[in-house]
Amino acid sequence: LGKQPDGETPTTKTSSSKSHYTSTSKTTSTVNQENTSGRKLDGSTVKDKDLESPQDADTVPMHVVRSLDVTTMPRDPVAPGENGEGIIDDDIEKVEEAFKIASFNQHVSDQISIERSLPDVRAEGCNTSLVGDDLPSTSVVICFCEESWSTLLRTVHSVLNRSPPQLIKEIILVDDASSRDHLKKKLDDYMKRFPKVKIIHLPERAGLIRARLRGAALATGDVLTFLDSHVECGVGWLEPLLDRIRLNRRAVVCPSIDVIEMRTFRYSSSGHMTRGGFDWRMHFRWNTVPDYEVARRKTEKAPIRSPTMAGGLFSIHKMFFEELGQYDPGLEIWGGENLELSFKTWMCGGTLEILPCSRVGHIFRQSQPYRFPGGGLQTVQRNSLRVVQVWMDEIHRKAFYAVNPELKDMNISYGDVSARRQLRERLGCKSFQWYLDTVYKEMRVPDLTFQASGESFLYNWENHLRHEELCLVPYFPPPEEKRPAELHIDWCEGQDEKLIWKHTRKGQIIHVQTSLCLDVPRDKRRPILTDCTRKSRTQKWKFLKYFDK
Ligand code: LR7
Ligand code: MN
Repeated sequence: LGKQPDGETPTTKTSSSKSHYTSTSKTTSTVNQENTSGRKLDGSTVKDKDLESPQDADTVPMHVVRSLDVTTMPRDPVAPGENGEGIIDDDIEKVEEAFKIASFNQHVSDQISIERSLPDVRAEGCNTSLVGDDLPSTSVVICFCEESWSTLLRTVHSVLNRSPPQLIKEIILVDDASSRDHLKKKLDDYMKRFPKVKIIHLPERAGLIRARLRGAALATGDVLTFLDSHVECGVGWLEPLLDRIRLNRRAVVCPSIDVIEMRTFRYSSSGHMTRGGFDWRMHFRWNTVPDYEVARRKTEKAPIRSPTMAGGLFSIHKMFFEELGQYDPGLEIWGGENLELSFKTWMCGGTLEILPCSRVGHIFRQSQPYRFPGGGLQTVQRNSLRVVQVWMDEIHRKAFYAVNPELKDMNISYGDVSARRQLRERLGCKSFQWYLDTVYKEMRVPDLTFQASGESFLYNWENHLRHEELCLVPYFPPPEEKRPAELHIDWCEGQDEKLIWKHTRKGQIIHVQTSLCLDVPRDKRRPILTDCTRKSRTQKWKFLKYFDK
């Protein structure tokens, strides 16, 4: 389930932030490129006029995001981990133990100040950008299950230390029935000193989706800001998020998610060139920002329109969240909710953006410290199915099943989705195809018609042997190695003739361009390509399933 953003060279500028705001008078140069507010909606729970934005950028006073950051001058500048630096820990036993408990190096985390300083990795020009003087307030909702003490505290302190206090209505911690001791009375006692921090302990495991809904229900701020429980907010992280929503209450905005390396806790920038997508297995993907979006944006700091969000870190106007029907409460534990919210945001009148001026680091890990009561894979597949069934058009649903053929046989029950379909109807949302054509132009709907499927490859009517975006192609080792032709996998796109295989009635699979046959001779363990005239039994193949056109 782990996700990693495309690696990009981190930049480490030293912050020149001061711990106060500078108010400037009205000006026309703003961080915001457009104002897309004021679209009409029918039949929703929220009144149209409520979601229309009160002013445009030019009519309100603006101030510079020279944010409050009480940690740019660390109390002890040579303390471990300051300025986002990593720590190499040689105590292998302790580190292993830490990974077992936390799925990241908790041992290193415990050595780092819960108020450590971070490098300012914002895009060029962000620290002189302007935001409105009348930003909406926000409730920060952080749900957690079995989170480590130091990472949870660092999350909360980074919010308190690097957000203008008047913008934080409250911080709502939702404990999703954790069993670890420090998350009970010890946490309640610790947080008593911060009147803005509220804690709810759920008696039963709700999963992150319903836990967030519980937190959102208590929120009194204008905007909801969701965070994972192992993040560090950077200088000036909040103002750009709230400013976008001030201009357009149907804007859903994400900070740029930087990387806190799970072994060393080194903070590094993920750059300013990635956005969210997905593949047809319904897995979230980081993509490089495509040329058409680069061209539209003009500057490095401009918001990046993103087809999807990673899910954990974003701000949304409370009314827009309600209008969109919040999250599907039928989603369990983990997964799918990020795509659900992304699809409906775009399809039902909103926009989704990543802001290079707002930075929050997240600990990316490869496993989870909590259990999946219904099984990890099953839970995620079921969640994906619900989202697919509600938000995709028929043709895309087919595409989803085509790349997940095992799902057809598994007969997973995804429950009742009729209320969610009604919601889509009632909001008058656009089609999934509109969404792909408009915001995810580079996404291709795969060829849906297969003549046969095997254990790992699908044989389509274009005569490709295909596994998602990958295709089987022959590979010829250098002649001096005197080895027969082998098989390789390569991107399907742009290969043409090389991809074509003919499956004959007699069972041979012939590579048409070279007239060689797929074979696993007795003395070989891997398939190779041999002369078809051998007509040997080891050249006979059968797919698990054959389909009619
Ligand atoms: O049952 C649970 N109850 C919880 O309260 C399971 C999890 N949680 C909490 C957990 O403690 C954490 O704070 O929910 C939060 C997210 O869980 P993680 O950190 O184990 O998940 P993740 O970071 O691997 O997952 C990403 O995808 C999820 C899909 O459901 C959520 O949307 C997460 O919020 C999301 N995280 C991010 O987007 C951060 C950036 C990572 C990326 C890409
Ligand atoms: Mn996380």
